[in-house]
Amino acid sequence: MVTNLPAEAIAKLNKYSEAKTTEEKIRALEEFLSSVPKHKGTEKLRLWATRRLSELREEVERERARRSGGGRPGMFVEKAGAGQVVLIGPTNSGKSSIVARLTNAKVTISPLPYGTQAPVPGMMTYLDVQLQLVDTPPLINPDGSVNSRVVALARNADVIALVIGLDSPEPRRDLDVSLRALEDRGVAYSLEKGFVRVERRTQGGIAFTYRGTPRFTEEEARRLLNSYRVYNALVEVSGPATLDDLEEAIFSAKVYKPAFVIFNKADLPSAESRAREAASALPKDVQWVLASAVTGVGLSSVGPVAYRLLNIKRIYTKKPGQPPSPEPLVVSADATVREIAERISPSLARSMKYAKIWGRGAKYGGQRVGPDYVPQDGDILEIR
Ligand SMILES: Nc1nc2c(ncn2[C@@H]2O[C@H](COP(=O)(O)OP(=O)(O)OP(=O)(O)O)[C@@H](O)[C@H]2O)c(=O)[nH]1
Ligand SMILES: [Mg+2]
Repeated sequence: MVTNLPAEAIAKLNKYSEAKTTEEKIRALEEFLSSVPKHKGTEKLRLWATRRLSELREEVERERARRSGGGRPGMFVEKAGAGQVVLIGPTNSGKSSIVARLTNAKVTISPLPYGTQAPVPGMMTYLDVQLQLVDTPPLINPDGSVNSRVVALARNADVIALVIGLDSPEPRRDLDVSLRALEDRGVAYSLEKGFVRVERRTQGGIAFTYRGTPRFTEEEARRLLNSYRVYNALVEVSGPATLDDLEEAIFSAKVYKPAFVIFNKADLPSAESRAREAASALPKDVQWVLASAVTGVGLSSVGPVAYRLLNIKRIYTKKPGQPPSPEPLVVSADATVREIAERISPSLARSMKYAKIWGRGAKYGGQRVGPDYVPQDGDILEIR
């Protein structure tokens, strides 16, 4: 890509990035599209802007319909619990059956295709936290096109569970089509091929972190960022990312969502070998499980796999001389003692001197640790 946009178009993109309301975003994107020159170099960017614009317009439509009480059933699902896992996939793969097995949600299960019309959330307990599973309508429409509202749900989720039915004549093809639907619409499900995240900041210049080796130098990256008037940002590079990946990251055209695959209907003959064959094309960082919503086999993997992909941990806080809280505080897996204190109260974070820790993250029970210490999942923390 690397587009060399005119200053006016860049200004509009920045206006979009800074916009607070959906209406402001729509206006900025419309202005951007009318100011961007039409040539090969801007093609990807224009495609992204056009798609984003129609998503935003749909959002406004839905909001209007919701307010007037009528309209189609809502597609947005408010998050609940420690993380939202959205089950997506072709029709009849067994998404509703799995959600029915793992939660108390009232879903529609049907032997006929296109049984589910609207997303339905349900809660499941894993360890001692609640995970939200969301059943969705089929990802692929009857005419073979992609249901963009399902992609929007996946984009908003914390984790994607792609459900593929092993009764399909071609599970491998179903998998490819579904993954391409995500990729083409700016949802990256693997970091292996390269991904960049840009977090804009107000000061501090441009800093880089690496999980992999990019195909660009910091000098080239700085030049590109500066051409978009980005002078302060944290740039997180994963895998063999290119300048194109960086450019997409600058205007958040692409998001990364951790994903796993559930090959469902393991009760059918030669299910395992068919799953293996289909899975051979998956990137190594995309795990898969073999399950059956009918017999229940394999479904016990859904909780642990989703939990790991959520990248969270449970911390039990306690006050001096008192037992730990029965319910954990759920925080990001890399959260420090200070960040955990911050979650409890900003004043605690300011006044804290040290913490005592018990559990896997402690060398011995009651070990004294500083504010920058990173506790482990399940640890007990007494902040002093
Ligand atoms: N043999 C077998 N059949 C299953 C399994 N899971 C679901 N089914 C059947 O497959 C059909 C489709 O199941 P649903 O759960 O409605 O599939 P879905 O993915 O929600 O379908 P849509 O809502 O159309 O996208 C139903 O007849 C289910 O009974 C399974 O593990 N094994
Ligand atoms: Mg369904």
